[in-house]
Amino acid sequence: MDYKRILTVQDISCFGQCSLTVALPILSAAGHETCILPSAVLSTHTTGFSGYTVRDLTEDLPAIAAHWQREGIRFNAIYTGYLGSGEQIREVQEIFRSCGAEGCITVVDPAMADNGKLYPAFDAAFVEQMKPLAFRADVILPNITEACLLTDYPYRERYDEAYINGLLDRLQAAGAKTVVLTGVSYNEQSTGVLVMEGETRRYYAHKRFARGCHGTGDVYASAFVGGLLRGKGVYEAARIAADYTLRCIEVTVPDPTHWYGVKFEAVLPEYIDALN
Ligand code: PXL
Repeated sequence: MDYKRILTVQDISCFGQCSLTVALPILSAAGHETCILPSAVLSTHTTGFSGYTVRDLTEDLPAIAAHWQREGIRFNAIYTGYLGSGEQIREVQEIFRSCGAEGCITVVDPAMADNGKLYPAFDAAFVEQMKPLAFRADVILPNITEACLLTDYPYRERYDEAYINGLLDRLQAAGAKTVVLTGVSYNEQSTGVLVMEGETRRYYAHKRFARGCHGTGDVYASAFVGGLLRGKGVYEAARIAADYTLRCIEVTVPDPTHWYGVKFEAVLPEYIDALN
């Protein structure tokens, strides 16, 4: 098996099973050397908790990247998740330029919104700053809300294939190369991912749960990157990540006290089996 070195840039939410506390174990389970660049440290994530603490680490990013450059440290892939500010987004673009090994794959999860709404910490200016990062990445993994924000496309709760195709057209016109659009659901029973690679569009559908779970976007993106770097094609990596995320939800929903994240640890062996 190829041993790949991945850098993932996102926050540490100390409690809440998202961002780095999810990405690091999942990418490690996929068999990759996983390096982290924490964009901020929060006591919890920002959805459903109040009074959380935030320490922004924007100032530290250039010095860390400069040290890596002096040491000749380079990455086979750079995967970004939740970023705290426009300045951080600009820094990450610099890191894409300076820290990628030859053939480095860049994956951007423009983690900023869901269910038609921006996360509490963000505003319209942040969306504008996310656009150049998203459209220069090799692969983006937006949900429908994020894809709409990135393309100024009207968000709808209910939609059909023509609406989704229009959204993909807009992403493509804006420069997106490969898109894994998550949470695409045409009926109550199923949901899935729409994978666009150049001119090819393929839909993978699976069972839908009535209850959504926080943090599944991060679980999904991490599992996708883990599979892609294991040499799976984009569609195959998207399918494996979808199956794994579904299992994470399945083992979490019976426990109503576990509202803040998913019990992704319990089913990691199934993800590893799927990769093998
Ligand atoms: O799961 C995305 C995410 C990551 N990090 C922080 C968040 C969120 C979503 O709310 O608040 C800090």
